[in-house]
Amino acid sequence: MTTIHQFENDFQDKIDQEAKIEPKDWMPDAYRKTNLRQISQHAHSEVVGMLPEGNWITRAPSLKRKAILIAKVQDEAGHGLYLYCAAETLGQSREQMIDDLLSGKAKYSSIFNYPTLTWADMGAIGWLVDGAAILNQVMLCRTSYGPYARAMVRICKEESFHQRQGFETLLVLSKGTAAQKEMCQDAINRWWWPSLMMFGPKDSESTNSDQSMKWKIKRKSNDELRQNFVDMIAEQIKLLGMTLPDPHLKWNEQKKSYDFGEINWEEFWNVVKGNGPCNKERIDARIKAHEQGAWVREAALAYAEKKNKIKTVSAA
Ligand code: FAQ
Repeated sequence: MTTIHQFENDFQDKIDQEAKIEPKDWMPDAYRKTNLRQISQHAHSEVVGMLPEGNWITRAPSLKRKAILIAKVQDEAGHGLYLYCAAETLGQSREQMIDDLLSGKAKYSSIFNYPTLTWADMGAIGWLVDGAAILNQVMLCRTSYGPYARAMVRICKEESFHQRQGFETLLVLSKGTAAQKEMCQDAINRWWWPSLMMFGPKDSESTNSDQSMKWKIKRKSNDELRQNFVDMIAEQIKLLGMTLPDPHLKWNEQKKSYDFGEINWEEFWNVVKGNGPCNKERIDARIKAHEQGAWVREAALAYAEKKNKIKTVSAA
């Protein structure tokens, strides 16, 4: 008789051999739970992440910028849908996941709890927030759970367009009037530290990392990805002629990467616990959208039931 221990060993062997785990494969309960947690939180982040940018669609400075922003926000809705589908393959319904978001039980990325005060914030989000998201998501294209890895491939292609449009938006502002330059620098100042927080707590404080690395759900640690991000942005900002708001940012020739200052972890945990500048506003907006969309869900269900009845009658 195969024991649970043997199942677990075979499972780990499979992971070590770089095979993908598929929905119907045997998996430890904790592997299922961790993936469900991470994928659904990721889906929630995409959907809540539409709100700060959606706020600027009516105020985009030209038709071209408005069309680009609408396309980007729509892409994020699509990312949320692929990810909810991937999470559903682990056995939880989308309704349950959404209930958990709306009740405050499920987390979503801390970054979307900051306000978007000026048009330059659209550039800073594209460049910094999507830039941080891509670094994390390129790694996730090789994650061990098949449906998550496959969803990530397409998402990454779209995210790299998002990052470029963000950089280009800031590039235009950085070459503009004194007021535009100031707006560009101000947005970078406000989004820099929250972007660094997107990678999660320090490795030493990260409760899930050890096991997630062993199961190859995560392939790089929070600190490793954060360092990659700092190294990338510290070079790209030179092209904008702007600065990052960190007096400790300095190239370290010995480690061939940038040193940088300490993140305000108190602020990070406050935002994660629901006390950031916009947490309440974001969840209220999602609850309102969910309530106002009830009739669409009811109509879709009624239509599906009607179609099923017709199928059953014609099969009889
Ligand atoms: N915010 O043990 P770890 C995007 C929580 S998508 C809130 O290190 P883990 C696209 C964490 O859940 C952005 N909570 O956790 C876009 C855990 O709590 P739990 C989202 C955070 O999972 C762009 C606890 O802290 N991307 O931006 C955060 O191993 C523009 C301990 O942490 C993803 O979700 C945080 N920043 O590593 C959309 C990528 N960090 O659940 C619109 C997938 C940590 O045990 C516009 N996720 N926590 O109660 C991941 O790669 C991982 O989940 C990490 C965290 C790296 C985020």
